[in-house]
Amino acid sequence: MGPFFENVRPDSIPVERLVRPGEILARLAQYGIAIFHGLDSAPSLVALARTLGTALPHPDSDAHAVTVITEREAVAGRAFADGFSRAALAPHTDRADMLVPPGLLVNLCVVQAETGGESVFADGGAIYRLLAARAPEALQALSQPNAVAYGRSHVYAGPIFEPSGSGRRLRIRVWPPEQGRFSQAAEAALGELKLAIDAQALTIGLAAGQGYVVDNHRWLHGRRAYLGNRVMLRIGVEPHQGALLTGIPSVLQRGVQG
Ligand SMILES: O=C(O)CCC(=O)C(=O)O
Repeated sequence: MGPFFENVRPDSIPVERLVRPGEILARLAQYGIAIFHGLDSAPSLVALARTLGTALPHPDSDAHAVTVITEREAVAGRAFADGFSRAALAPHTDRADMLVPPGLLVNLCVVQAETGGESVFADGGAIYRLLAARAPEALQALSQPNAVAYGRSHVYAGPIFEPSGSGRRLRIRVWPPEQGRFSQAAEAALGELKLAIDAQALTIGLAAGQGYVVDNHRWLHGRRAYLGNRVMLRIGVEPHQGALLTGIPSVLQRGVQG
């Protein structure tokens, strides 16, 4: 089977039929992303998350680790307040400041935007290969141990493409540039990184009841700006031990599809 999005125009990606947790895991293992529909509430999303792994609390989440992503006036002006606004979010990694960011994100649309609000994705494997082909010096700078430091309470300092596990996989870590402190060479490479991300960006318009599970160590995710009272629910998940390897597989670093 080829890559999930191969030969599919971004605007015509179908939201698949209802997929069961086993199928979601199989899709994650192969593609790093799975689109689903048929869930309608936070409890149903929590149940799905628990079949995939341990739901991880987030500073903005409730007691069940669910974060309600919608416009919230109270947090305007705070770092990352854009998440709780109607603004676009550039493709990024969730919690890139943590030693190990959540392996999976399970996101559900419960209220669709009136206009806009489409989900945007970019495959870290494709970004890596594009950089290797077009801008190898930029890739090298972004892969150095001193490339970036993110965060204040948690601080991750290391490469933007970070070797993980046995070292055969890579974890991508992308936050908005203003949230990072970069080496001079990595800072100079950010323009190429953005070009590569934009070249790989794919969009999916999700309706209420549709959602996605994404490998947060491999795929960047974001959204387009919107109008209306859009509501998304998000849970970060640590996959069950041995259930799934996250990150960019080595075959995708070499441009060979496996
Ligand atoms: O609103 C969305 O669709 C995604 C939100 C998001 O990417 C985030 O909060 O990190």
